Amino acid sequence: MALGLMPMSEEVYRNFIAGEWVDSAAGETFFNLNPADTGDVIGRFQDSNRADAGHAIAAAREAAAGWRALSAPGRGRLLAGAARIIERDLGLIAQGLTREEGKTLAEAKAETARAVQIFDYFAGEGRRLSGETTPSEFGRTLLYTVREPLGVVALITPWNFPVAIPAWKLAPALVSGNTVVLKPASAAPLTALNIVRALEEAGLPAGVLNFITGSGAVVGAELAANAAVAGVSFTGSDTVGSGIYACVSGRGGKAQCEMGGKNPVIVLEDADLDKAVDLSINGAMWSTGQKCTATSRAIVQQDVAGEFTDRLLKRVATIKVGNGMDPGTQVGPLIDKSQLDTVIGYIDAGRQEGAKLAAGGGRITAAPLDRGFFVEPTVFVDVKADMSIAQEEIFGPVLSVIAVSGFEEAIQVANSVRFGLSASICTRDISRAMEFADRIEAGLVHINSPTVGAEVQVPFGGMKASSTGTREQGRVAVDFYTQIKTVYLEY
Ligand code: UN1
Repeated sequence: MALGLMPMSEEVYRNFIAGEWVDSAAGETFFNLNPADTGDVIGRFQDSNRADAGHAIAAAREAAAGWRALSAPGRGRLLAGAARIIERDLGLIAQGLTREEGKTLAEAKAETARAVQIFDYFAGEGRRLSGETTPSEFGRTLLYTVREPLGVVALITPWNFPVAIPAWKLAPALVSGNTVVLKPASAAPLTALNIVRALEEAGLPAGVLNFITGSGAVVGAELAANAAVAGVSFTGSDTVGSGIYACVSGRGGKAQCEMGGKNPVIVLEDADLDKAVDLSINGAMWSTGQKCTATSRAIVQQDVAGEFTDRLLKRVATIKVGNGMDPGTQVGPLIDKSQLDTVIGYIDAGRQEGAKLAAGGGRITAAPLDRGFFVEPTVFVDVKADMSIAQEEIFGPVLSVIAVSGFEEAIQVANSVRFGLSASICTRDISRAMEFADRIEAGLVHINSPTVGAEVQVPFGGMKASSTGTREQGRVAVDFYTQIKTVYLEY
């Protein structure tokens, strides 16, 4: 966008390094725009370079010994303090989130509430960061393990969950005693900055958490390559994640990457069809389909495919697309022009490959939505399992209905993709449901519940190309952020 169109007084947000809010070394900035109305400028953020990343890493190194020396319950208390601040500011944080990311205010509030839960949960982990004691082969020997932090970790977070994902990486990283460099996605950095402010206000010592904004290709690359960074946790695209994994593990660092999904809902003939429609809409359309857990394939048993599709299309026709700040809105915009082009590109590919467009299919150009990146909720029917719309992650409100002969074919189609994040089945048959849980290649399995959603107290992550490294969330989250030391004590 031309600079001339920008209001002159927009807010400038800074990096947070060694406890100070600072400009980037080169003084460059980039704009953060509202995807529902690109005339609404949220502000300018630092377009940091590799030197800025180096400063942030150095600050984190400097703070490492002091932070590690604080007791784990003490670190937990700080997280609990941050949770109270986020709770207090929930309304403002959520408004900023909707303004920069586009999801509805109700979704933004729920996501911010989730961040509160995450900080509270991991605050408690400060009192549970346990190792084990085991019997020794030898007499008069105490044999036990302790968890130690990795040192400096880098967290690279996506725009689609701008508060929950920074929270679910920050909280276990910090309670485990690591110091952190956080780099949020450039499309939605304000929300992450608000979380950093909450942790600052809660009294986190200088240098324990450093925040820098800028391009993934520059700042992200330095965080992945720098030998002082012991671990990198990344959530985002498949392509970027694979590159980060290769770079970090290639130099002996630890990498955890959460990437794409192509998540199915299987609908068997005995399913409660209204429920099946409900959870398909929830999974495919809410948050504009921009979740790695989004439902993008409805794999439906032939006998009920017609009835399921009729009910689905009736519901899709009622979906209200608009600015997420408007109370009636159910689906907001896509994040930016490039995402809009990608989604429209897949819709065109689906048409060309012979799938039948049953709803939506285009950008919404009626004013005032022409000021943002709005696309119609889209449904394809007569989709074949090998079409690109049934194989590749679209990251938009596009659902493909694939008819299958029965349970066996449903499982085979469900597993016929590279990804394995989340999968759901709708059935009343407990044996089928349990067989699905056994045979589906997915890290998250849902029975009569949508593919989306993640409770903090259980592990989150996928199989196949969806994830590398150990799981996030739940007690196992600290496995990534700690290393185990085994101690033999002879007395
Ligand atoms: C959810 O489904 O609520 O980036 C969580 C993502 C996932 C988080 C999904 N890592 O979409």
